[in-house]
Amino acid sequence: MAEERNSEELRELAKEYDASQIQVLEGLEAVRKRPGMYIGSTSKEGLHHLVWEIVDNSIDEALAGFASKIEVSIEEDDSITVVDDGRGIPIDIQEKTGRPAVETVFTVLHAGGKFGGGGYKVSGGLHGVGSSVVNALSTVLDVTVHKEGKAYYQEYHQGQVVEDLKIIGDTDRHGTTVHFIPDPEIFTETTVFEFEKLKTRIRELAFLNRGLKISIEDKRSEKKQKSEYHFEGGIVSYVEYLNKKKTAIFDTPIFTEGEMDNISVEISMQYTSGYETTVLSFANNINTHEGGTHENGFRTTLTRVINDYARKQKLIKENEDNLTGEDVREGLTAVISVKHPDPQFEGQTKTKLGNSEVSGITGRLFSEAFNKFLLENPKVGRIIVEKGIQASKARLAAKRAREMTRRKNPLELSNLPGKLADCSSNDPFQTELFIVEGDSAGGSAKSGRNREFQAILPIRGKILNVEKATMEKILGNEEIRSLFTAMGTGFGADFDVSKARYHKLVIMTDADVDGAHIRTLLLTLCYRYMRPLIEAGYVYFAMPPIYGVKVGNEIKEYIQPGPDQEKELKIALEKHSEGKSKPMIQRYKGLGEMDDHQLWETTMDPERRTIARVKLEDAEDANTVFEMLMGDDVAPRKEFIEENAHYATLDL
Ligand code: TTJ
Repeated sequence: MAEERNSEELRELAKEYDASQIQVLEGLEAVRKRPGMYIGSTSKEGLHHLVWEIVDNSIDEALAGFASKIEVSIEEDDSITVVDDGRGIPIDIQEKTGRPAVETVFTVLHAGGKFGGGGYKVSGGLHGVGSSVVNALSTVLDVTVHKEGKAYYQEYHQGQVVEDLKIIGDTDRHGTTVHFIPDPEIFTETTVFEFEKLKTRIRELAFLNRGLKISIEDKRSEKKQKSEYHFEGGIVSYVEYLNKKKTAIFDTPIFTEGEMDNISVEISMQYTSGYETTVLSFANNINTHEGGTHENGFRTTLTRVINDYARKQKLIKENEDNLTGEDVREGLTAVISVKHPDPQFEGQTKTKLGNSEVSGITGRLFSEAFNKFLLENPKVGRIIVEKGIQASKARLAAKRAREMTRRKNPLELSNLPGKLADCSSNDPFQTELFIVEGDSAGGSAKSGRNREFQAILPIRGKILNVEKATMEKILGNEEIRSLFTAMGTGFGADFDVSKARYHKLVIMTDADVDGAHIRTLLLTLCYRYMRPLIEAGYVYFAMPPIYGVKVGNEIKEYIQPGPDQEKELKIALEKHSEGKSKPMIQRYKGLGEMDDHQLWETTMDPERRTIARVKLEDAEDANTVFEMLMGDDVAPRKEFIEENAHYATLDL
């Protein structure tokens, strides 16, 4: 990045920045009193947030064209070091404060160049509260600035200056190094960093900032490892990465970039042979999960360009309908990244870009690039249109399928699947649908349940892997149809979570590897085709016991599968060994081994059971997990299932 500027330009730009530009706004005391107000929480999330507050400053320096390399390390004592090769935070004395600028950066709330305007600043975006907040929340923070031949150093304790900035030696490099130890008085839950969590975001930052070299190293004993990222392709590499396990229908992802009114836009996209749509959008490196104007501009344009092209090529006839947005997005993987000098974040989670001028800019830029692509690649253009037509046919088929699935209504009960043992209540807030693997377990569940509010749908054997099946096959699959009909939610574009006939969909499978596999297949189905149910928190796993501790003929205690199952079993055995007869272990290999009464009391009775709600925390990670589980690669899949067969709470 830095090499893109010549030295004259560098001098020009350096002039614009001097200490007086850094604005002083507020005192630091408030931060330690109410840390949550500044970093969201003091939990694991808040802890990791500290790293991004610091790293964002180095990213800004890279975006300005002055830094090309950022190194993040988790030190042996769980402190963090961030090193960049930028210009170094200014060390000159500020007029207003009489203190070195660097000291102000770390000791005054909201200090930093970011409010002065000029250039994109990722810090100051979604959470950007500044490095002074990190300082306030650290037992120790030290900064070293390498600049103009000297190395400068200053240290702070809980945000307070320990001694004046001093020169600690000569140097021939330039850049900023910040090291901090999060304060355990603040981060009471944990002060242990998660390498994987940092790695995921750092990789994302590398994709989003083409050419940037960024690394993350874990120096803690036993965990020593390092990941370095550098993508010359930027978001093109990101699209390729997202499509790694998929089949692309053309070789190189489309890419376009442009700038207008200081707003820069980059788009990359590629179609795959599958059905899944992944459109990721970012504003100033922040994932805009809720979309916004950049995403809208892209979507609208995609739909328009494809329909115009299809009509021009006579692939859609005059009397036929246009393809919908959803049709043309089937199988699409796209990344949109905009950088805006003053991004407005809206929405519930402040992850929706609001700046209205961005949709037009994005649309114009994309329209030009995509039209050119279609002109130059008519064969691919035809495939894209045909894919959209295919999707539209499936959508209409889904609509027909939906017309066959009805809400519960005494007159239409005959439409419900024959295998469903429905409950008598039709209040979805009270009712539960258990999907049970196998007829015998289904039988026990049917007689053990409370028929007032619990319905049972037995599913036979391994269910269809929707990741590998065509839409026709999915819609034609008996088990899947039963599930959709029973839930009453409709299918595909017509899916309507508000029509759910049950607000609990409980997946009840054996606590063994096969059960885990079936559970995963059902989850994949939910994830791909009933996602709003997961989002609404309606999907659960039942947690049948793995052991029963029996004294005589009576089961005294049940042990649930989990990492501590053996320990818990031992404790239970000891607890029940006081009496005359010795406790016996009953191991449940399947639900079928429990009688109806046992199944009720261990797994179904709301008073006594444990059920785990399925969470959809990070769609992208879940994709990767499912792709690993469901892709062609059998070895990692088997390993994963075996490792996780005991965990009932798969955090999706
Ligand atoms: C500001 O204007 C003059 C030249 O340098 C600019 C600057 O501050 N650059 C900069 C800051 N590079 N890196 C940082 C930085 C790095 C870390 C790790 C932490 C912080 C708070 C800032």
